[in-house]
Amino acid sequence: MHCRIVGVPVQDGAGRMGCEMGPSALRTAGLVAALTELGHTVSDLGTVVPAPARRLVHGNPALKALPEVAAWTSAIAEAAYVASADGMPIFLGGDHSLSAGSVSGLARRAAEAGRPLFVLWLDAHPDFHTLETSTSGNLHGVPLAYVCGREGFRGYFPALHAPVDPAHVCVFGLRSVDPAERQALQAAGVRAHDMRAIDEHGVAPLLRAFLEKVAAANGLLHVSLDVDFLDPSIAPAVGTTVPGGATFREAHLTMEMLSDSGLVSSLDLVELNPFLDERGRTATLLVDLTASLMGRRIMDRPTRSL
Ligand code: B3U
Ligand code: MN
Ligand code: MN
Repeated sequence: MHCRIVGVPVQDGAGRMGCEMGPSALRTAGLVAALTELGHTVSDLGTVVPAPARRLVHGNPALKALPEVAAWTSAIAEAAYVASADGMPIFLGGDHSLSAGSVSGLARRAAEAGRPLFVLWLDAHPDFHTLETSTSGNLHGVPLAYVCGREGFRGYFPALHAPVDPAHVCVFGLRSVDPAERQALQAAGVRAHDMRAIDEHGVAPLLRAFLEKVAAANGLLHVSLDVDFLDPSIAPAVGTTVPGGATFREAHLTMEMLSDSGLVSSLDLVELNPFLDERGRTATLLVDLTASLMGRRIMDRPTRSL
C-alpha cells in the first residue's frame, strides 16, 4: 500500500485548544516508521492550510468558530480529493471537524470512480448535529450530519459534490448521544452500535455484518477514529473523555478485522490533544492501532475472508 499522510492541525471545532499539536505528536510517536516496517511506502504530503475565513452569521448563537471551520472544511476537502487520487490517505487531526472535509473530498473521489463510499465512525459520539441542533456550539459535533447531506449547512459549509448515503454509515462505540441526534440517526437509517451492543454481542459479529455490506457493494471504506472511541484509561489525551469506551483488545480487534477485510481505503486519526497526554501514551496507542489496521499481526496468519 502507498500511504499518503496529510497533517490537519485544526482545533477550532473542539471546545478547548490543543488538537493543533495532534499531527506533530503522531509523527513524533513514529507513524511513518510503523507503516514502513510493515512494508508500506509512505509519502508525507505536509500540512493543510485553511482558506481565509469569511464572515458568516448564523441564527444559532451557540455556534463557535463557524467561519474558521467552514474555511478549514474547503481546504481539507480539496486536499482529501487530491490525496485520494491513488494510495491510502491518512489524515492526522486535528479535531473531528476535520472529517467534514476529509469525507466530503473522499466522497467526491468515490462518486467519480463510480464506487459507493462507506464510513465507519469509531466514536463515543455520533457527531450528527446540524448547525441548528448543536447546543454546545462545538463544530466537531456536526461533521457526520454534514457529509450525509443533512439540511441546514447550505451557505455555511461548502456545497457537497456527493453526499454519503446514511445507509452506508456505521457508528460504532456510542455512549454519549444527544436527544436530537438520537432521533435524526434513526430517521436517517444510520447503523449505530452503542457500547451496550458491543457488550452484548462483542465487536466481531457487529463489525463483520457491516464489512459484509461494504464488500457486497464493492464499496470503498473510510474509517474515522476519534480518540474518545477508546476508554479514557488507555487514551487520556482527548478533551471529551467518556467512561466505558473500547478496551485495548476491542480496539485492536476492530483494527485487525478491518485489516483482514482489505476494504479500508482511507483513515482519519482525530481528537488527539497532546496537551492532555501522559508521556505520549495516547499518540503511541494511535500509532499501534494504525499498525494493526495496516497489517501488523501477533502471529502470522493468512488473510481471512469475512
Ligand atoms: N454531542 C455533544 C458532545 C460531543 C460531540 N462530539 C464531541 N463531543 N467530541 C456536542 O458538543 O455536540
Ligand atoms: Mn467525534
Ligand atoms: Mn467523540
